[in-house]
Amino acid sequence: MADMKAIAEALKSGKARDVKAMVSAALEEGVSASTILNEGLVVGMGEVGELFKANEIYVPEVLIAARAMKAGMELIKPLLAASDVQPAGVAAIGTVKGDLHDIGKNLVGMMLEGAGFQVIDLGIDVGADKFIEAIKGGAKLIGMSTLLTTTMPEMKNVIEAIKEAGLRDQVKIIIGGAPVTQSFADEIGADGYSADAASAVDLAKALLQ
Ligand code: B1M
Repeated sequence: MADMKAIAEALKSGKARDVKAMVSAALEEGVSASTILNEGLVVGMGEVGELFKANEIYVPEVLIAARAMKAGMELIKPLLAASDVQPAGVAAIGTVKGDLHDIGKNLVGMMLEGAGFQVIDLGIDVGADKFIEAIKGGAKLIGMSTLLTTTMPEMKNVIEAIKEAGLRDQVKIIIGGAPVTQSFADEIGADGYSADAASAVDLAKALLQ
């Protein structure tokens, strides 16, 4: 019988092939895509997030686990779309204009996906216009990342542009990246800051509740 715990465990260990095989077998047994997502993949990725936060595992292990998550997601994504399962929320994430670093941003995206969010990855060097377009397209959460002190002011510019477009009350905005702090988030009017990808998920969930 399909074992959701085993899927979570294989994901935690980054065994993409095993995850794929187990998800496939579970689907054949008639387990629903949402059960596999919520009781298998999301549980596994949640545990990965906790271990990462506690410094018990590091970036490479998270990336390998995320790859395993993706292998499972590929099989169930079309079924989720067909069954109209509501995502935890729609999040648009990007590294701000002038900044090309994307490893942290990608981790945040993977973790959000792992928690059941629909993630629109706007990429790197993202200006205010693209974030605004994403809000108009239905994003309820904007996540901005930057690694450079020189591009931190761009986060403020994006928030100001969102305000000017009259969209500020339709969206929650979170920021992160090595030079960013909670006091900077407060100063520029973001809804929150998190120091790592796993906490970004907790924050996103809390803000969209
Ligand atoms: Co660059 N770089 N880099 N770099 N680079 C740094 C950031 C730097 C600190 C290195 C240094 O000098 N010690 C320095 C910035 C100094 C400063 O501004 N104070 C720097 C510099 C100067 C530069 C260039 C200007 C170098 C040059 O060309 N002269 C140039 C800039 C190019 C540009 O962006 N316009 C540059 C280029 C590059 C590479 C292309 C070579 C490469 C990037 C590859 C890539 O991203 N695809 C690179 C790298 C790899 C680094 C370091 C070594 C590592 C960054 C990283 O990926 N960390 C970095 C030094 C360092 O940090 N030790 C450095 C791992 C990643 C998982 O962590 O991104 O912090 P991080 O993400 C964390 C958290 O911050 C948080 O969660 C993640 C994990 O839990 N988080 C969020 C991140 N985003 C979040 C968003 C959230 C919430 C949490 O909500 C939305």
